[in-house]
Amino acid sequence: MKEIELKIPNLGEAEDTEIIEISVKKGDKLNKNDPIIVLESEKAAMEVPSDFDGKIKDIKVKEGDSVREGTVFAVIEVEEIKAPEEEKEEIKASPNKPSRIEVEEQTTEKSSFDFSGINAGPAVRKIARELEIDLKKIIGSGKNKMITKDDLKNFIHSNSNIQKVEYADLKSLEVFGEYEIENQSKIRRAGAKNLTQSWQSIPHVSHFEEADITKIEKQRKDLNEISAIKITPLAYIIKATSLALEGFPLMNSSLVDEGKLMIKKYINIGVAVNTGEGLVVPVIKDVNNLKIGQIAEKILEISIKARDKKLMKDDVTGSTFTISSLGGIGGTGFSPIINPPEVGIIGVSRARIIPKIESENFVNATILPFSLSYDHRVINGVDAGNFMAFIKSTIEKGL
Ligand code: CAO
Repeated sequence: MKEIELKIPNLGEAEDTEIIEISVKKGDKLNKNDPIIVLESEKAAMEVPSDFDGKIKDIKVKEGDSVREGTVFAVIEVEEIKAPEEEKEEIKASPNKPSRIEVEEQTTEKSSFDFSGINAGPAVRKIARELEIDLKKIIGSGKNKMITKDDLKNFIHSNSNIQKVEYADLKSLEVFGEYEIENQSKIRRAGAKNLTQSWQSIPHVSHFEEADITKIEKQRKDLNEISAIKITPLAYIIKATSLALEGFPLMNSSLVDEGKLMIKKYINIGVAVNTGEGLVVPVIKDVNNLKIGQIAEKILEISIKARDKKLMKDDVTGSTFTISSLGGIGGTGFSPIINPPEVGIIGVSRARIIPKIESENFVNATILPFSLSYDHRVINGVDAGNFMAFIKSTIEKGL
């Protein structure tokens, strides 16, 4: 074992520099090139790595100390000195050699972010580069607003999308009785993953509305007398929604980055279809150019394809908004989960006939409950209310 004093190397133009970070403590085991301290001059921050494998015996400086070339900053205990003679020669000949002092501003390592002008040590920059974190988004708590490792850790924790997925504890449940384990289909598993991600990452709000569909129900029944295919209330809701999307482009958008909204100029509506294997969402393209009968045809076509597992990639991609209808089943309202990267989804429940007062008389009215779940980062309550009121009045006027 041999003890070696570690000295501040040649710092190039900088004479006095400040120690802004001590990356090790007494007793730490180090490998060659592990960072020991971080210095900061007026021009750059630089990391001083270890030239040896060994153990830190003593640290002679503290954060904030001003040091210059030759200052002993630590003592390391080594078994064997590995620095080859020729490397030492090279260092002497070229005192600014970056392998010895890593000058961050000169690094050529690829990064998707520009860290120039950022006050952060090399260790923080290195981690940020590796994890593709934009340091400009972090407010440093250190001296001169320097971003410390703790600032970076806090940022990573508060921005992490990786959240724990909850599963029941099999062991604690199996004591209560007999059971069997069933494997979920691929479609259900994919759906579960997407729904969890959407629910965990998008702030959902649901808005509930009702429309009097008495008028369109009469029209629908008349149409069904002559139509080769069955027209359901869903075709009308899809049509009314496409008109609303034309008038409320915010609803036909995707949040593509912080503060950046992609407003789509086309209207493709995804329709949730229940298959024996789970839920799929085929897409009806350019809905706003289709008539009610054509939309009904499309609903039939995609439902058959979905149930026969014949959907191709093009059939299930490119939707700008989604509608999920449980109207054929029942229910008075539900809050569907947004289908990312969209910002809204409509849930349709079952219409029912109820007495309604019209000109001081009771009349029978067919009332359709429907709801909207929206991404509150993009849509506010007023937008949602207006959007839903538009759909309601469009349906009530008749299409
Ligand atoms: N109110 C009253 N009746 C309705 C209705 C409504 N909102 N919507 C449909 N109906 C009626 C239809 O007119 C039809 O009546 P008849 O049998 O008398 O002709 C019946 O209910 C069945 O309709 P349908 O469900 O076959 O047709 P659709 O166009 O309404 O829906 C489809 C098509 C593919 C969307 C539907 O079959 C389906 O798969 N729905 C499930 C969607 C789903 O699972 N969503 C998930 C919710 S959250 O996970």
